[in-house]
Formats: sequence, C-alpha cells, structure tokens
Amino acid sequence: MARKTNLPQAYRLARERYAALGVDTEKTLRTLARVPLSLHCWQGDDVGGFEPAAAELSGGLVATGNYPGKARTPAELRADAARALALIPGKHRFNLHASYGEFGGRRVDRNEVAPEHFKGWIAWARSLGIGLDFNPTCFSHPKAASGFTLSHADKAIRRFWIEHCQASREIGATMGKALGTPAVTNVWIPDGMKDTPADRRGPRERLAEALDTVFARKLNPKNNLDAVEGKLFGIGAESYTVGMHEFYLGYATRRQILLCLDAGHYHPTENMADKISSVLCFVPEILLHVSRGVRWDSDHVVTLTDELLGIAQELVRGDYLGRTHLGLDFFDASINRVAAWVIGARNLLRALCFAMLEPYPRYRELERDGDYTSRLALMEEAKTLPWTAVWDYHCLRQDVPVGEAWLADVKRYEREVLSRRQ
Ligand code: RNT
Ligand code: ZN
Repeated sequence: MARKTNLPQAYRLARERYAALGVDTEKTLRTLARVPLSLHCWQGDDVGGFEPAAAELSGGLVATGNYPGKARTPAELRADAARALALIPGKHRFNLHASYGEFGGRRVDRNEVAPEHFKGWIAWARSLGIGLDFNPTCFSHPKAASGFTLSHADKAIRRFWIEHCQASREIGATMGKALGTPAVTNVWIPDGMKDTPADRRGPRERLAEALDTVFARKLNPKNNLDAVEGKLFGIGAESYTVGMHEFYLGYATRRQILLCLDAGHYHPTENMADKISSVLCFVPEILLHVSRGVRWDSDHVVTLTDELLGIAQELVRGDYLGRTHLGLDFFDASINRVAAWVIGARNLLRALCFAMLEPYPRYRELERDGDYTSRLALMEEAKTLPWTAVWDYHCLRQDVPVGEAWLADVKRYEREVLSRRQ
C-alpha cells in the first residue's frame, strides 16, 4: 500500500513533470473534486426494489450471481450506499428507480407513486448533502409482461405507463426542489420484440405520442431535467427495439431535452465516446450511463478500459463536463455490491483524472500543423506520465482511502454488516 507520508512528495514530482508540459495539476485537482457522479441504487440489490409484491426482474435485464448480503430494505440500501460514498473522492449523487420508494407495506401501483414515497430518501440525501436523480420503472410489472409499455397497442396500458412517467417527473421535481439541485429523470422503456416484427412503424409512432403526453407539463429545469435513453436490443427483444438510438436522438433534439447514452447500448464495435461530440451539436445536455458490456450489454462493473478513457477524454477535450450528467449503470450480483460501486465510481474518476492531465492543447497544435507523428508519440507518452501520483494525492486530499486501502473498509463492513443479512 502507498505510504501516506510519501504521497505529497510523489505528487510534487508529478506536478513538476506536468508543469513542464504546460499542465497545471492543481487545476486538475480542483476540477476533479467538483465532478459529481450519480451512484445508481440498483447495484445495491440487483435491480430488486422495495415494492411489497415485486415481480421478477424483466425488460430484458438480467443480474447474475448470488453474492450474499444484498440490501433488503431502504435503510440497508442507504447504509450500503453511504459506505460506498465514503470511499469515493468528491461529492456525488444517488440515482433512484421508482420501485425503490417506501410504500409502508402497501400496494402502491406504479401510476400512483408520489413524492411522499420518497420522503425518506430526500431526508437521507439532505443529511449527506447530496442530490438525487430519478427513473420511472417500466419493467418488472404485470403490465409490462407483454414486452410493451409506452408503445403498447392497448390504450389503457399505454395510459398506465404514461401516468407512471408523469408521476416520476413530479417526484424528480420534488427531489430537485427539496435538495436545491435538479434531478435528472431518465425514461427508459424495454419495449421491443423477440422476432422480426411486421409493423415497426406503429409502436414508434405510439411511443412518440406517449412521450409527448409524458412531457407535456412544463417543469422548472432548476428542479427536474428530462432524459430519454435508447438501446439496441435486450434479452427477449433481440429483433426490434422501439426506442432505438435514432428514435431518441430525433426525439431529444426536437424537444431539446437530455439524451442518455448508455455505453452498453450499441453494437460492440461502436464507440459511445465518439457520439458525445455529435449529439451535443443538437441536444443541450446529455446523461451518460457508464457501463461495461462483455460480449453483450451485460452491465459489468466499470473497469479502467480504453473505452472508459475514451469517454473521459471526449468529455475533457470537448469541454463538455458542464453539459454532461454522469451516471453509472451496472449490476453485478456475483461480488460484494458495495465494492462494485466503489470500483466503478473510482474508475470513472480515475479516467477523468487521466484525461484532465493530458497535454491536450499540445495535441491540438500538432494536429493543426499536420504533425500526426508527434501527436501519436505524445499521446502514447502521456499514458505513462505520473498521473497515478496525482490521483493518489487527490484521494488523500479528499480524505478517502488511497489505493487499495478502501478494500479493507469494505471487507470489515461485509464481516460486521453484510454477512449478517440472511
Ligand atoms: C437498461 C437501461 C436502464 C437500466 C436501469 C435499471 O438497458 O440501461 O438504464 O439499466 O434503468
Ligand atoms: Zn442504462
């Protein structure tokens, strides 16, 4: 483990090395400390939620693994999330699904969810000084069993999900108002077909119309921001997804709302990072679901891959952090769930730290001058610059464990708390 006493010295040397390249590490530390990530509730309990008669996970989502200790109540989930947040440098947010309300054992159907069911979450967020984000839950419900929700051919079912999404926006706005920071309310629906559809047009036109009704009521953007999330396919909906990327790109552009890009929602050879500077020509802001697909949209814990670095580089180089809401979206039930949050969140911040430290203005000059040889050479050299000393120092300054030291904390929590949940 890194000796704490050596860190300032290592940092000083790194700072000098970077200064010689025109990079201000102090500025990086200041900027990085201000980037909020939205930690997703659903890693804490395998997308289960707290409805008294919860249906099995559906909508093409699958959480595999049976690692012991998952959160069974809002109180447990809050304790677990607070544990994770304490090990991640910076001030972050928490992202809730509608199915995580506190319903007091009563059956509150999805179209009846209301701000009062999230009072406990709001109080908790306030006590931690963090913001909340929100999502309607359009899956794991009998009325979603056909595989269709907002685009359902049956008007009554469509209506039900419209009401659920409308209610969700009100909850988002209540959270935003109470906490003084807008909630991003993200609409994702699983609608699609296993096999080749005859009619691709009908469901898409119904979805556009349903969304118009969902978003008809204007909410103060200081309280709530709307996002829509597209997808390529899901398990059981391999041949047709009503809300595919092009659909929502068009929709978000027309309405000037946020577009949510999920790293697992494209063909594996497509690069989500490359989409950022394209879509931000046309939509005001984006929401990112940072995830990791292994062979498919498998929602593995985010690791420090080239893909992740590519996302961070685009956000930094394009100066897009002010227009980007960063969310995590993975659910691995085969490892300690608190550790999963910490690993994924620290990796995204680490990638941003790396990207902020690159001598990007120099790259751009070289590119402008047509010196692609030097551009490539410098980009490769940057990979082994002492950015890890800056990251460690950042953790030290933010008063969270440096290096792998956080793991001992999670292991202790597992022994004392998680392993007692049977
Ligand atoms: C599904 C979407 C969506 C969900 C969460 C639980 O493919 O990525 O964001 O993961 O809403
Ligand atoms: Zn997602």
